[in-house]
Amino acid sequence: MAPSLHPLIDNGLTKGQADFPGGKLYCHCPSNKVEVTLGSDVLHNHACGCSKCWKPAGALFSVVGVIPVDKVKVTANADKLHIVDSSAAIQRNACSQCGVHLYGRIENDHPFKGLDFVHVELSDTPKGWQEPQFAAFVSSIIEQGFQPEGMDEVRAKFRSVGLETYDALSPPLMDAIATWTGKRAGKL
Ligand code: GSH
Repeated sequence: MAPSLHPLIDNGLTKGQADFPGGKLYCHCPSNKVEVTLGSDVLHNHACGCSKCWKPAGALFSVVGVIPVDKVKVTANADKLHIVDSSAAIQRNACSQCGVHLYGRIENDHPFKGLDFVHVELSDTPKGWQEPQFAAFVSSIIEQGFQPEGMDEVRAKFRSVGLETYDALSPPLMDAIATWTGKRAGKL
């Protein structure tokens, strides 16, 4: 059986809705759920194979998008949140009971500071959000135990739903990072 990339990808993508207004995200606890209210759609939604982004059970990839920090509010049970790894660039705020990551925030000097990282599948309105645009950090799944011989199949599966695969971020995002770095170094 083909490996599950992610439930939002395995059976084809559901296209998002233009001008989608956002919605609420919830952790997986049966009660006293952490609730995060997003005041807009996400940007650059994508699959991520890195070892740190939260993945649903059985999925090889995370689906994660970014959204301006001022559009993200924790609206219930904030006391259950903790930072998974405070040394990481992205401070992933997770529910300490169910482990779901509600939002990731960048506090240090970084090209993506001002954007939070969120998983739209946690929404109670699953349709309407921007669909994944590409697959990032694909080779990283090998570091987590995926057999390298299966990578052709993984990349082919992404392409079959129309997603390009990269082993870092997409070229426009890598260019944005390099532009920020070049400006900071006085080269641009
Ligand atoms: N191969 C590495 C892994 O799987 O851990 C890739 C790590 C990486 O560079 N991840 C990117 C990043 O920006 C995408 S999430 N990491 C910063 C962070 O995780 O805080």
